[in-house]
Amino acid sequence: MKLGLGLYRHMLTDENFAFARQCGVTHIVAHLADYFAKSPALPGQSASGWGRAGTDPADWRRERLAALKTRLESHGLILAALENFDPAHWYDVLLGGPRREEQLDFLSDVIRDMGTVGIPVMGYNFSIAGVWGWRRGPWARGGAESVGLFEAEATADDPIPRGMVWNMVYDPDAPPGHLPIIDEDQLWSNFHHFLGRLLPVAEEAGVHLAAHPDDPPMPTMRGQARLVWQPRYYDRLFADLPSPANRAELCIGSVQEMTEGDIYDCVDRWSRAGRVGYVHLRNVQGKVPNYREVFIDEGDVDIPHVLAILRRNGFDGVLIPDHTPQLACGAPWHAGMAFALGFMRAAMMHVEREHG
Ligand SMILES: [Mn+2]
Repeated sequence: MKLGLGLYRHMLTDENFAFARQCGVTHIVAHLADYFAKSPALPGQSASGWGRAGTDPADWRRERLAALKTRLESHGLILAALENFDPAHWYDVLLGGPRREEQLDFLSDVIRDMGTVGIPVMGYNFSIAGVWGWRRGPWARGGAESVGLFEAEATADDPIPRGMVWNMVYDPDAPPGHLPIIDEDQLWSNFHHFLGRLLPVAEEAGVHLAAHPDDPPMPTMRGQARLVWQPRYYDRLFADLPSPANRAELCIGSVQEMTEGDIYDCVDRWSRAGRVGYVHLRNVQGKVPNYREVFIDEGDVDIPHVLAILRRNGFDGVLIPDHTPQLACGAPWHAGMAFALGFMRAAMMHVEREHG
């Protein structure tokens, strides 16, 4: 198992690469979409979203991907995955809109280029509403700032303005009004169309496509259906499209927040079946519709037990800390990550010693 760190686009800097190496990280998961341009602080809910989508398509093609990989390698780091498409590059893939085929052509080119450059995993979140409904507050140990979902105050039904998916504006000139509602059948149909086109490309390119579950895992959010909001929907996703390139961006926190199933059974079943692309590791107290994100060592999940199951089943991929509570100091994000990475490194060393 490999220790990784996810870095947002604006954080792909030499200083952060050095920080990662110093924490014992060997693998980087890079975000190229620009949703946290101002700071890596955890987002709360905001009607205006996270800003404007639309990074330069050339950033996603061979030359610049190879340049990023080379920069990481100069710091002794391996580029393990890209995480999340830019909403501007695939909104009609999600919505089943008129530009879908043209957008799928672009995504196919990106996957082919990732294969050529040697980036083995593309993580994605097939979601229209995206992350929504959280509130920031002092929810973790000692009042550390984190996010939570609280049923009594949720804005889960606020409709999505036209021109927005995944909390980002892809068309600032969209007419007033709201996105049409996409129900579960239509969402799965759009999803099948997406993976049906991309999986053969990914297989040929030697790239795995890794699906993140819904965060938060509610059946609908802002009126829009969700894809993977109970463990059985991951089972369906793998059964419907059995290609070995079809994987999970397995978010332990999001699966734990689901109301059905057992996190340890889930990790066992999916890792035994070779379905884990890479792992998001974080801890949580509670389940939807009421939970709080907490430090990696204080939640409902026994993280070392999760690692032991992955190890037993031969998982040899990358684990990254997911969002963490922010520590009270001058570098709240970095301190939160360093704490999670140190815990993970110790737990991984222990599990490897115990299980050989
Ligand atoms: Mn996650």
